[in-house]
Amino acid sequence: MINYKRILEIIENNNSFVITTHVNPDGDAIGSELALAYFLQKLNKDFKIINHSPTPENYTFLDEENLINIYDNSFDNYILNANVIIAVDFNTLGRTRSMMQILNQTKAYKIIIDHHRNPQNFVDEIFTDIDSPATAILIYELIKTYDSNLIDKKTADALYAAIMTDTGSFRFERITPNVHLIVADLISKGTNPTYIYNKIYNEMNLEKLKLLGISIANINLAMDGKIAYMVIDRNLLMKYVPEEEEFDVDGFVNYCLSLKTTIVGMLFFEIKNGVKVSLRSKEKFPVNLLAEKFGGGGHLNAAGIRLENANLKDVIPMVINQTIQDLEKYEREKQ
Ligand SMILES: [Mn+2]
Repeated sequence: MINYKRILEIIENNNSFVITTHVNPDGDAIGSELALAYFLQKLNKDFKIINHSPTPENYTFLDEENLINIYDNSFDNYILNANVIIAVDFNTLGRTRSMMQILNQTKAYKIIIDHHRNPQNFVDEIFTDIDSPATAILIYELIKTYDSNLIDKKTADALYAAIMTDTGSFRFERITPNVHLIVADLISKGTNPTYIYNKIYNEMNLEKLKLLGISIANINLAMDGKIAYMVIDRNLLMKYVPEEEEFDVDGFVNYCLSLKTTIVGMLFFEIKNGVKVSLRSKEKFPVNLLAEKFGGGGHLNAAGIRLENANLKDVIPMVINQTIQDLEKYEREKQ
């Protein structure tokens, strides 16, 4: 159980805040940051949201006031002089990439608000709930603990977008009646679920949709279809989206789970100097533990690995072999 009163105490007793999140932010990261920022705004606090990565195009509509900044050295002074750093939706310093050094240097009080497993101890206080399906749920509870009237429409939109995306539109594990009650409350504050869904998922460009189609057409199976995986190498990516350095294909991996036989779905994505692997699972197969074996992490049913200076040729068999071992063990223990 998170001590929301304690977080409120930290907020009320301080004046300047930096809100930040992980590299390649998802909907939960962006929505949680914005909802928290709108809350600080109402308390007349001084704050800046500063991220390593730009906001993915489909989430920019949530940031109407352009509150999200992309880190460069000009923010160093603000970060060094801020009272509090609030890290949302991540729990290891490395995930802040270019901001790592300055976050290490600042004497600001640092807290984590998050729902991932195994937090790294780079902060003063950690507020985490691994049973929560989204960090945004914690932000919602935090604001509600203070005054539920402060959840206005733009805050509700940000929270709704975050919860919707982190729960696979309310279908992943960890969905409880309470999550739906929260979502009901957000809708009653004016959030339009159809609008939010369409803004986030139905504004794909043709190139991305075609890349998804090719990825599905080329899906591979292992272990009698219990493992399904997609591979996107640089050549394939460049053919469809040549202008993107690190294209957002995270949602693609979910299609691997559409197969009846699949327990583990994977996407191997070649990045500029390495390989990113997205992992998804059904049942109670812990892809976070699988990811940890390669320095990654995440949740029971959704996790990721990022291997620098690696290539697809080595990474694919290495990860598949480990998955087969883990799955065999999982199935033995299940019986
Ligand atoms: Mn999250």
